[in-house]
Amino acid sequence: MGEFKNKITALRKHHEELLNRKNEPLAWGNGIYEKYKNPIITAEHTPLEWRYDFNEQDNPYLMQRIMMNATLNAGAIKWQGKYVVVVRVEGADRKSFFAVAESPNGVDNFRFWPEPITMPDDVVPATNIYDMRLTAHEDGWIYGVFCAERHDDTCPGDLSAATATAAIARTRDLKTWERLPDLKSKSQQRNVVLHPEFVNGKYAFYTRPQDGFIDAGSGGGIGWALVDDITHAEIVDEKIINARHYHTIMEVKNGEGPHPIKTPQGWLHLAHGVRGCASGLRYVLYMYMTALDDPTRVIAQPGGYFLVPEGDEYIGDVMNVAFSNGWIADEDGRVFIYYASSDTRLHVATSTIDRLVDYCMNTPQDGLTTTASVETIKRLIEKNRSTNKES
Ligand code: M1P
Repeated sequence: MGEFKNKITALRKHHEELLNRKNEPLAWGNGIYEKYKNPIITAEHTPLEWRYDFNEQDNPYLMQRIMMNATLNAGAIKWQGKYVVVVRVEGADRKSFFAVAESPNGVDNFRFWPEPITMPDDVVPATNIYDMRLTAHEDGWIYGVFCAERHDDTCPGDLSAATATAAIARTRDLKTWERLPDLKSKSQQRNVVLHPEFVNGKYAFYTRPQDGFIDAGSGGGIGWALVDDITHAEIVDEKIINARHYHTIMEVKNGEGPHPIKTPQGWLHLAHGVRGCASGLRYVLYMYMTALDDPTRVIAQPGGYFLVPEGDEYIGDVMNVAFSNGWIADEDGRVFIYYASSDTRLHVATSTIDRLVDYCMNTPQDGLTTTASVETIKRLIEKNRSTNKES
């Protein structure tokens, strides 16, 4: 009996040390944002009560009865003074679910709320749900838009055939969720995001039409659609506002990250781009800006990537992936970018609105050829020669 209790005490101590671990920014970044030494949430951060049976008779070896595999792609919101993330937690059984974790400062000391979210099902229950984008909409609700995955029953013999649909739920307290009907769309949809304001009196969605569960196919990029009634949301017209291009970081597919941040200069967007290479798909983050009077009109598009997996971040369940669907713009202008590495763990990078707008407005665009890239570099060298002469 004593030995079992001692084991629990040691386990709880170890867990508390992990939860209380202080994080610190890494030196010598790119000047655009700071990455941090430790991931902010890993599978080890999940509450012990979710994993262990603490009854000695039933679990004499103090084994994990339910193992957690990963904590990734989290929606984010500042909520009652706390930095709150709705994390995609994936169990050892490959099922993802949503769970809320909060931190007093946005960079460390994240703690899960005691229970995962109980998300009501739509009429046709999903097999798996993941990647929630949170939007505090001007209608007063907090919406969660996420991917609902179901087996594609048109391919009965193929156990990997699946469909992706945008699911919609809303809440006022992040605890009780009202599920609305899934977004109706001609194509499959993933990475769908609700814009925070009405546009022409309608709800506005960033979409990502795709031909199949994995392949974007003819779905040309990040789309935009207006919807009259969010309680029966249906895409009637959809237009591509941020297209893919050959030989760029988003050649294969792209997708909106969290909803854009409103700034005096325009809407700041964070997105992911995907390209193929010999080792598989490479997922990186990029940014763009759209006009305040027309959120579909791109006004700045820095070339290349904004953030990529580095060091240990390369390694995980799905290698070479940086993915973000949550960020928080604080009242003082700081921005907390929550990104996952390799579909395994959650990190934070911090910046400011001013730096991100500067990055978007003043980073050269992708000229789409080697010749154009070299010309861009030479223009900078020439500029620096003149600056050096002047000083
Ligand atoms: O495995 C990388 C990512 O793949 C998907 O993103 P996309 O739809 O753009 O291909 C998502 O399943 C995402 O969760 C995952 O991180």
